[in-house]
Amino acid sequence: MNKIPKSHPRYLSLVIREKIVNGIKNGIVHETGLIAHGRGEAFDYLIGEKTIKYADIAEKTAAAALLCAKNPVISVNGNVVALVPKECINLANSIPAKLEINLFHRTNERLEKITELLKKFGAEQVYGNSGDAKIPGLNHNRGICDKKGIFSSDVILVPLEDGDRCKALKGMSKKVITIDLNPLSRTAKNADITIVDNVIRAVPNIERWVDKLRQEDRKKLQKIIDMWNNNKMLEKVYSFISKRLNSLL
Ligand code: PTJ
Repeated sequence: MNKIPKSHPRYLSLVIREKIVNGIKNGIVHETGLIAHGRGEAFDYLIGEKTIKYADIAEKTAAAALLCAKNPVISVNGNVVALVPKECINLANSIPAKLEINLFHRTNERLEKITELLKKFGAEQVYGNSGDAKIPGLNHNRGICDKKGIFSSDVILVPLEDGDRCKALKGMSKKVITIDLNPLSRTAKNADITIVDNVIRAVPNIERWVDKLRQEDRKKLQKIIDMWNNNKMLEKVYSFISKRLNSLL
């Protein structure tokens, strides 16, 4: 691996790319994860590669929903574990929430490697390996989940999600929070709370909000959740991107 000089104007972006490439070499990330990452990068450019105010409000609302949940679960896939393993574990501990591996390209080998990596980073319990339940209406492997994890969750955080599972989870009456840089995706449109931000920034920021809101009473947290309007927020993100592009003309 070439050493990336800190002085490089795209240093952070290149370091993140290296994490995805290493994830492929270690069997954590699926090859198509490269394509998903590239799409994410393009949208990150459009929002200015920082947490925009609508994402920050979404992250605050997500924290409130996770704190109010009875059985919250954070679902992770290859890309997420390659980019923010420790951050996901910290967030899960802080809520507290269960951590479950859910893969689109599910193989026992990948499951084992991802479990091992999460344990190496300090996760005590990792769900997703027993695969003893199925999300109704999903024919692909993303439908396989754990009875004690995703299947029985009431609030679920699903970063880099696919639209079908998001819809199916909602069909099970779960509250779905997603992190997706693409505000046009089916997931972004179907989720209850869509965070248009990079997982690299979003996961630690949700944890920051969890710490901040932890002392608040239930009524105040519920008010934050009730004030949320996902469609309105998406409209604001579209408008933000369009104004940003127009300002370059
Ligand atoms: O590990 P697996 O087998 O479960 O596979 C995971 C991938 C990501 C390959 C799989 O779920 C997939 O193909 O996802 P999609 O349908 O390409 O959707 C990924 C979405 O995540 C896209 O809308 C991207 O814009 C977005 N995205 C990519 N990187 C990031 C991101 N969103 C936030 N932060 C990122 N770093």
